[in-house]
Amino acid sequence: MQLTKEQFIRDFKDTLHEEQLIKVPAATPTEIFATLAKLVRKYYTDTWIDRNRKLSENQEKIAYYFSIEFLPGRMLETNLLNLGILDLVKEAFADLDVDFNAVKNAEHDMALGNGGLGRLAAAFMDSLATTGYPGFGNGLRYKYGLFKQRIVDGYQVELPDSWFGSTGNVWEIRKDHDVVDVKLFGDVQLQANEEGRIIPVYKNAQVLRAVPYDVPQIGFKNGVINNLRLWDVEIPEEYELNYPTIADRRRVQDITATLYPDDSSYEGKELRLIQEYFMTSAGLQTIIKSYLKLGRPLETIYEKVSVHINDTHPAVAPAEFMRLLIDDYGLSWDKAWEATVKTMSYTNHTILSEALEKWDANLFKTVLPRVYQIVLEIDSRFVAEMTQNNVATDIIENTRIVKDNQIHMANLAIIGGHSVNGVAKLHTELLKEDTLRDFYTLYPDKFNNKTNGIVQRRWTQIAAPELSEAIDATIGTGWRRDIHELQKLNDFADDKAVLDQFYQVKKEAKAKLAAYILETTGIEVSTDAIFDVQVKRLHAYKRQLLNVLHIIKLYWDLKDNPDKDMVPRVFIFGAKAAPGYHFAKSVIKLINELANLINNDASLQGKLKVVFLENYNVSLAELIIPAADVSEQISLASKEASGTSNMKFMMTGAITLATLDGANIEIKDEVGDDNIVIFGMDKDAVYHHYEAHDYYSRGVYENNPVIKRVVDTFVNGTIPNAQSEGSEIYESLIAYNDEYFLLEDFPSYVAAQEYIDALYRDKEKWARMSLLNIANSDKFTSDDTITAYAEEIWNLRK
Ligand code: 26W
Repeated sequence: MQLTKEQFIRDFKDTLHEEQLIKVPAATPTEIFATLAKLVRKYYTDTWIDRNRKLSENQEKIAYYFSIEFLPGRMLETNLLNLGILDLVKEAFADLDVDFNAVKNAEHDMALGNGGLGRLAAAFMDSLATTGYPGFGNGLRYKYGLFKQRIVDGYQVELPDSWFGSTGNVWEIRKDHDVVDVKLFGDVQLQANEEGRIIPVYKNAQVLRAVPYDVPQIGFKNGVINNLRLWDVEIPEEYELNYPTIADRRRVQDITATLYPDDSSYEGKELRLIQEYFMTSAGLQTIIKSYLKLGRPLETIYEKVSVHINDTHPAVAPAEFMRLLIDDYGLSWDKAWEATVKTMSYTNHTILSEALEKWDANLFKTVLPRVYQIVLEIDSRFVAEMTQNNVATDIIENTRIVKDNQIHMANLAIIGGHSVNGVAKLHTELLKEDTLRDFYTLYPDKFNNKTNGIVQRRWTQIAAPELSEAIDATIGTGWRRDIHELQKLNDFADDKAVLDQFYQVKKEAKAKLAAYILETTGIEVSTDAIFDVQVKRLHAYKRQLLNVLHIIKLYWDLKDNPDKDMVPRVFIFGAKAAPGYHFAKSVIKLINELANLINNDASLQGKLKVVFLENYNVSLAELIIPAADVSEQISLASKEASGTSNMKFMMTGAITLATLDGANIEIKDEVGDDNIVIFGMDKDAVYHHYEAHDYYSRGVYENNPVIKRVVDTFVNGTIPNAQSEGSEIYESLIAYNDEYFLLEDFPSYVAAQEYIDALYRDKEKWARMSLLNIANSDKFTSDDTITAYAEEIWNLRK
């Protein structure tokens, strides 16, 4: 956009004056943030309105990305960057003597997601706008997003995250003219109306009002603004008599109060089903309404609309769409079904069966009586069709939607849509040959892969400004618009001056993180040490515990031999555990107590440090990731669908230490075997153990004295204040046969870590590897991932 610094300063002072009745020197960072946001909104409003007008004038096809999670983090800096005024604002603030960083930090993270799934959804919103495709988000406006994590006495404590703060969500706009009603509970009877058409009659249904709040998604310097629509719930005035007490009202508000904090196992809770249905129904209702404004027939809605089901949480969509088309708009079953299948598509994000949603049929029927009838009908027609096609009965049983008194949501999403995709090559292969094998035999053409990606702008230009400048100095600034230009860095792999510059940049990022660590934890760490980082949700399959086993080994090595020749290491963790996930919380407690032991043991001479940073979120990731030397991606092969932080680490020059899992495999393909450190069993070796049932962790433990010593450390009193956690962990490894094969992979992990130690001593070699990682990270831009979705699944035009 066209704006001079002088004009901006005038606008800013005026707005501050009007809004806060104060002048710049007196304003707090929060006041300045709110004012700046207000002004930025004014700058882009016309573009936003224009975009919506043009889309409907040109009857453009729109894809709607339905997701129960969106995890954008902070929006100010990315909005400024994408509008093309970030540098200008920074300069203006410098002139005004305003600390831009303080202002930026005044914004609360928009943390409406658990982890990878939600962050990916937010990345896709950014990339849709940046590539220019009409793609809109549809989700929930949680008053408190994911919980805020505090560590007290080493334990995780969960607090509500009041992210609205004193400013509210400065980016959103309430859209009263788009409210719709959503019906729950009650009884439904089918009756013929005057025209003889069968229609449902609802009795005693609860009617709730869905109110949309739109959050703009600004494309990178292209004048495109898409929309992320988040729904809130309200009690319609005409029904207020039904909610006489505060408690009644609170029960309604609960629907959009919090995000379920479990991203590892599914719980069949009524409130969660209501959340899922509420956002799905509200979204689909407004989509149909705005489509009909184009004056086109409903049966071909798929020509102008795609609905994407992000994991199973919005998987009620095919049934709800059928309900709307048939009950509300009078389409025949067959026409409605054709439209539904052509409109819907689905992404699977995990092969862990405990995370696949299945609803108890009675609960489903109680909450959604009419949708339940439709699900039964879809199911019985599916079974009839398959039987007619002579599909084997066991395949039909494995793929049908309703069985064992449960509604299988993934099955509904697959049958009710035209596309199923996994999120990395290996993951998609596993879906085809294992998790969704029977579906693959029925519908081979529905299956496709879309390897995840990341918004490179946030992880380089915003999170790593010094690195970005070093890249500019080496290959020019073209990469800021076209990330594939990063490949030019390959030509500088042997340029000592360039390598040295990048090495220094990493050091600076480490110094920033070291300062944060000191300030928040009191732990002093040296930037000469290897910063070895594992940040992600805490889950057994991600194997933070394998990392811990290695730390304990180093601890004993140093206790035995204080002069052990090793490059000093700082192990950095960040992880939230689901509040009900006992084992994960025990691992957090253990890491913290181990950190206390190690960090306070002077005999280790500072060669080993362990840091657990509380409340890992997108903003903290922006500080941590560019400062990492080593990126720990050590999940048991086959378990991590893709991973996306692995891509962010690569792009900012960390060396990946990984198993052949998820997108790690594709990272290795890009960067080459010499520039990544791989260890452990591959997926075939893991599956071989599953088939042969031949893994016996106690045997491994008893026969390997190093492993025995490390594992015994959990129960022999070495680590104070963690007795019960220590024995729980010990039992998981020995009595419960080490479900994720930590002990089996331990020796190769240790060897890989020793290799890292050796590599790091050769500063030039390390810097070269780091540079080559950055140079070849362009493959993982979510701009390309979303282009593949747009072209191959949704069939959109730019
Ligand atoms: C029902 C509870 C629940 C909630 C969320 C179960 C499962 C989930 C998600 C599927 C968990 C998730 O975030 N999966 C991650 O998705 C990322 C984006 O595709 C991948 O990169 C990660 O590997 C995958 O774990």
